[in-house]
Amino acid sequence: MAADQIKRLYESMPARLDRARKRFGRALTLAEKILVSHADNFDTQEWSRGKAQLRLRVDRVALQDATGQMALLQFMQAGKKQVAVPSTVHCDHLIRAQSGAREDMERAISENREVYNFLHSASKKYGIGFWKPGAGIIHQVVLENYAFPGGLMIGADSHTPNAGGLGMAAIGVGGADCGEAMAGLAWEVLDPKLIGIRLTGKLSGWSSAKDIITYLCGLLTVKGGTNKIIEYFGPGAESISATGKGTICNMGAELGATTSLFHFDDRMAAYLRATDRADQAVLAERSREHLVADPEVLADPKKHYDEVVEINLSELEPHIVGPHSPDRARPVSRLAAEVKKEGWPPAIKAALIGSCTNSSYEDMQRAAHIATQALKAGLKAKTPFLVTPGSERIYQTIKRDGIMSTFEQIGGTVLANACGPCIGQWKRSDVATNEVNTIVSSFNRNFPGRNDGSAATMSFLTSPEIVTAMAFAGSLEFDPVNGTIPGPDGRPFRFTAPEGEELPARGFAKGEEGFEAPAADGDRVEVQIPADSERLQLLQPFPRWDGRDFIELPILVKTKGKTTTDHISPAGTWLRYRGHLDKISDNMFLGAVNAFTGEAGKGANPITGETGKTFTQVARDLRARGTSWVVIGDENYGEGSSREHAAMSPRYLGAKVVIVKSFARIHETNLKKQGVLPLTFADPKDYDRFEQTDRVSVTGLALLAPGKPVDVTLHKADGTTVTLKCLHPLTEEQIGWFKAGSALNALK
Ligand code: MIC
Ligand code: SF4
Repeated sequence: MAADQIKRLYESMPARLDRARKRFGRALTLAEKILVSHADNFDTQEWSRGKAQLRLRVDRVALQDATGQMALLQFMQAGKKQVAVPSTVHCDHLIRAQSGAREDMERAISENREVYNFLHSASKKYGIGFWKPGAGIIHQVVLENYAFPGGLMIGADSHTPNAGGLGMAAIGVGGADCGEAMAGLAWEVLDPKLIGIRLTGKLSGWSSAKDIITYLCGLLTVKGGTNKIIEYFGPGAESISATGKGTICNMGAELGATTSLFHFDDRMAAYLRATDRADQAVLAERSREHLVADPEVLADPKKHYDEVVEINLSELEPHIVGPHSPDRARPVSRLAAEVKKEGWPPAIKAALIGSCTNSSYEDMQRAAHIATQALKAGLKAKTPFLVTPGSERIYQTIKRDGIMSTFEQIGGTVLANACGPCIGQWKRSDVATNEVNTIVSSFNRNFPGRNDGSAATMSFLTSPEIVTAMAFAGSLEFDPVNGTIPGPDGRPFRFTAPEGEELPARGFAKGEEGFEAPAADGDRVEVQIPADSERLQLLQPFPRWDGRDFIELPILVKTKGKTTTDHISPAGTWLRYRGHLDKISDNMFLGAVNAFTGEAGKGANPITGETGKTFTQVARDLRARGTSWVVIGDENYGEGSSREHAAMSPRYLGAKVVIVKSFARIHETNLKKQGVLPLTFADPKDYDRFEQTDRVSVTGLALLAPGKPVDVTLHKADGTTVTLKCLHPLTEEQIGWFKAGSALNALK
């Protein structure tokens, strides 16, 4: 985003903020300042945390190659000539990690040619900046080029909040939201509640930014941030680099937070300067007072935030989370005892650093500092060590500064600047599928099956420096801070705390950055979708609601426990079909645990009684019979990724209603947008009443109104019925989406 656009925003802020202070009758937090200054219409807008639906104007939209395909296909249905807001596409998710950067890149370019051609041609045509495969991971590239203090952006990826490291409110959403914002519509979100995190003390020694967020994951849990913005401030914030702040905000997605952000400070200004944006640093410095919370807020946080958490960084120990959920947290020092107690395999089979969460120059230097100590002592890494640089800029800089050669000397493999093993794009040959094994990484997610497609892999997440030290012990039971490992001479070797510079002393090295600007005349460009493609399929509008209640629908699946979008629509090899709704729907619910049988991915056909079929097979059979169905789910249903395939596939194969204990924010919106009715039990215990042979009716739909409960009746096999109250989160406008069959239909 050009500096003049930022300048205009900053110039508009003082007057808008004053109006807001008057109207709210109090001082403003930073999150509020950003929301208020991006309101579509401040005066007509209702403001009420946790209640009002905000209509906002975003500064920017970012897409990646996996979710971006659907986003663009939906944008194309709007019939616009150009995007209405600055937008970019980043090719990062589809590159499979197998044998190292160069070969992996070549393979990806040939394997994904038709998808890249589609994204490239659509970007060229519609005025979207295109970042080629190899240029880097979306969030790192956005941080380096586009994020700025006080801005508001949305991205079709749940870790978009990474940009909060530069004080931007950056929010992960589904592709439909992005398509609409690109088409010029205001973007809507529930007015979030605010969590204030007050940081005191100072990070030092082994403790790093990652530990703040892994600690918070344990404290707040994976749903603790739902529909909330997490705002960090306090004297301790100054001890964290801008990229470290980015790590914290990035992984706020694991708390389900709408977004996370830090107040503007000198570390952010330094990062803007180091990434060739001195002009933006100056603008932000001049507007500093608008890019932090008001002094009254800092003086009395409890009055201004809905919740406040204090963390003394001087006392924070390094943390590690896992397996299988990012909120299973403990200090590294307590892991060994738990490993023994739980009987987890202590041997680490792979150690991975990098990803969009933790691949800053500082991260790489601190990891290399650990590796260098070990090399000097004559130690060798005991496990394969894989490094994913976040961007070409990072890659070139660590190459120039000898960091990469350190990693290579310990036997590490440097992978492409892409998501790779973080998203299941990892061709592993060292363990058999379904072999229980342990891995450690500096990534942000560790759901079962996430990294290598095997639910038996136990994935632990921690800082890059801890991962690196553990690679030399090869064991989860090693505590790098307090423990020792045998040196080559048999004498105990102890690491000293990692050190690293926040920014490269010689500046960032420049490589082939891989950016391509859109065509001057987009009209002449044709979007490339081969007619016979098995990877891309133009979308057909979903049918409108027929005006009738849902009567006696079978239950396709009742899920038990964690049902993330990785359970509903797994990634890994399925990423291949992200642009082809019919094909990708074959993965529907493959990871979901069937509450009736305990088995994952399979269930009984409610009509024929046939068992052992995948949910897709059953759903396709029901659809062929003209029968729609419902989904019953547990807590925080749809947690994780922003991928709207987890809503589109069910919609496409016949889901009418999803009834759960609670939803994760992005997925709930995705269901609404695609015309599926999202309901929650008024009494969560009602979840237990649903049996495999029940039929479910949802009635009174013609009178659906905001805030009005809905009647759900269970027809039991013995002929009895039970009627329950369920709640829906739809606004008047969203009821319109439901009736139209989708938000997109409602638009047309
Ligand atoms: C993720 O980290 O889960 C992903 C893969 O980046 C997703 C997007 C996707 O599924 O393509 C996300 O976070 O939204
Ligand atoms: Fe890519 Fe992983 Fe980051 Fe998602 S979390 S954007 S898959 S690196």
